[in-house]
Amino acid sequence: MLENYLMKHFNKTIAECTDEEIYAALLLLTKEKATKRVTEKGKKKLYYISAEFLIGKLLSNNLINLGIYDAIANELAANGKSITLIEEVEQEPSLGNGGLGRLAACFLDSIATLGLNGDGIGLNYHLGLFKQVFEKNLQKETINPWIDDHSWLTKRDEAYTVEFGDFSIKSTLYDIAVTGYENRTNELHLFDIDTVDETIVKKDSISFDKEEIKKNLTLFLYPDDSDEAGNLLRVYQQYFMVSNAAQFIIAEAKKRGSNLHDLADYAAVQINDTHPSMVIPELIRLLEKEGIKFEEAVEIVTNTCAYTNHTILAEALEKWPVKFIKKVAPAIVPIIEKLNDIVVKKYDDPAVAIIDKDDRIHMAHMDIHFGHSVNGVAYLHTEILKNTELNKFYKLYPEKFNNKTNGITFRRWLLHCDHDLTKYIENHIGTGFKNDATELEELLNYIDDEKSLYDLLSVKAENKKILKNFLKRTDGIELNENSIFDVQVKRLHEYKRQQLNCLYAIHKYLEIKAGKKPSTPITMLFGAKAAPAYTIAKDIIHLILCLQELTANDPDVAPYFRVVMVENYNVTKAEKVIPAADISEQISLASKEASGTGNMKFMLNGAVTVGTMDGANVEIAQFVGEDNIYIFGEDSDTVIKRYADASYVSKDYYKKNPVIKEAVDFIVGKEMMKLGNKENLERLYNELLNKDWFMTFPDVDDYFATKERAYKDYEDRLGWARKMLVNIAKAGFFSSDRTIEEYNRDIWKLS
Ligand code: 26Q
Repeated sequence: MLENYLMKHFNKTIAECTDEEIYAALLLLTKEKATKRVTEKGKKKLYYISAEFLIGKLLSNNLINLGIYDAIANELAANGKSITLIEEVEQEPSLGNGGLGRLAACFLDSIATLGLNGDGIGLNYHLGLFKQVFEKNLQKETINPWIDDHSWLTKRDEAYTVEFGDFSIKSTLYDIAVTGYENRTNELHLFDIDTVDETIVKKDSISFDKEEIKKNLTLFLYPDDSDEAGNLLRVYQQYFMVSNAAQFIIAEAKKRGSNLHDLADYAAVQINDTHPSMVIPELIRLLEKEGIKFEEAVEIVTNTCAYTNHTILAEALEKWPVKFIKKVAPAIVPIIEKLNDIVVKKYDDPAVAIIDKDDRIHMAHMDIHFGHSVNGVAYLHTEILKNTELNKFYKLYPEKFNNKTNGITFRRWLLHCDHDLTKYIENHIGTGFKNDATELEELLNYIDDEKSLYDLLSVKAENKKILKNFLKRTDGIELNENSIFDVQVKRLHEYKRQQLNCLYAIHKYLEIKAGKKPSTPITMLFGAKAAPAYTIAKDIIHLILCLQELTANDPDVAPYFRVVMVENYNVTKAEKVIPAADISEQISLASKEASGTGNMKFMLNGAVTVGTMDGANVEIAQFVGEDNIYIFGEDSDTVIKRYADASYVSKDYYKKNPVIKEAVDFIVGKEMMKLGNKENLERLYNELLNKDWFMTFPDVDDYFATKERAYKDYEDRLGWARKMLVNIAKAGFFSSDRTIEEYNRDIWKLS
């Protein structure tokens, strides 16, 4: 197939082509095939608006979804080429940051796979999220240009004008095809402007003139917001995104026959966290322009829009000063004020108003009042929203609140990233699980079959070797493939508690120095980016990197225990790390992680979770049962109470518990000071000792003991393999196909 294509277009055989040329040809071939599957069936269409789409590389995934991966891989191999090396030619799109963006990407895959009429809408950030490099054990940020001649972007003719307060600008639209697994192709629409200028970014940094909106609007995802100009830029980005989205949605709805009074029968808008919330007043504005009265426009938009909450951290809930919106998008200010009037007249509680006494607009409040659905992303998260964080709103609108436990696409997180495990599953239960993930449960028939269990261990061992070779090449890291791979990869945030894992690493290091060697060597693997202005998060990275250096260079310790941190953790690295993991660290402070989706990816790839009763861990624990997961730590009720009565004093734990004291003191001890910076290490030490806002100390004893138990259980290889098998078998619920079916059944109602 490929050879014919190459001959026709380039007059070359496979063997004559470079990997770059083959990649370019596969890109064209895939785009052609994907386009043939674009269908506009169905009257109603979903628009999933999101500031992030963390889609990962697309070549292999598209080949799988188009059903031609094996054929192409075999044809390449027969001609002396490797699909793996050709995949490396592709740049990973830098359009996302973490869980929320990756969820959006998984959802697009499932929407297309289920044959639903639904597209994504976002921004085409030229430099996206920064690239992380490590220098002197510190995180440095550099630019991450990802758009080259061979990108998946296709320029479209559609163009809209977006009117800001001080100027107006013409948008351009780029599309990326979203191929469903053996089904239709949808689109990811990314809006952009022609005047963006990458040269305004200062060399070797991510700093630039924040006031030159025409040059910087679509440069970065989450530009630095530590000053007013940075905040304004974010508002410009958000309004640009939703104004384009609203114009696009209305134009498409009209084309499909809507008279706009019936817009809700033609369009469903899902607002992914509050970044796209201004789509509500913007749609109202446009409907009024089309001659629809305000009251009716409000009703139409309410019936069209639905909001997903992804966080319970108060500081992440967006509140924009009215004066910012007045500057950026003055046309929607009177609309927001009228919406606020409606709320204030109806309910005399200032806590549920849209505009507060300090003249700040609470984006989530607008979404809840003027959307028809509010959903959390895991059972526990939704319960906390209903009973605590958003309780006042829940009392007003109980019918709007619903849970949609997150999911992941098995095409990328199993079929694409773990070929050997996929084959293993096929050999045992056939291929039905690819369309119905719950069929994975049939694997439980092999729970006592020793050969199957040993084969599963071999798959894991092979994946560990693949990761070892990969990290040697990309990061210059030497892994011991015979060690336990204990992995924590996710954005760096204090609530995710990488610092708790570090305290364990210090404890283990000291234990080994004191002569107590682990019977199986341990590798603690980290991967995490910290937001550039998040000081303590960067201090934690500093600590991890110092521990990496310490353990690597100490001959008493290195053979038994290593701390390792991969640089610039992204989807491509996740695809290698996750299949190789033995232990999945999901140790957020109970009540703080809305769901987590990494936890699901690890489970599906046969890693066993060490985790708190938080987010979707709660549901994972229910599915696999207590023998197949390591749960530790205080539960969410206890934590919520502790915050409420402000009773937690970290220093008390430090004084009482010598294990805690020893590990915490080590951070500023002489070994660390030799490797790291006094300033960073002391700041982190003081933070833990005097604040420890995310309550690591109360969980230390249980966490350390639980990890020891997991390491010990690992030695019983057959027993461990059983745990692995149960985790894989029970992962079916966490397919994003299931999640999307629920969204569609309860919220979107597409046919
Ligand atoms: C808010 C205000 C100002 C500036 C930035 C932000 C901001 C930016 C990004 C707030 C939130 C985010 C991203 C949140 C996120 O990724 N949340 C994760 O969403 C996942 C998918 O639902 C969940 O699994 C994770 O638990 C949740 O942390």
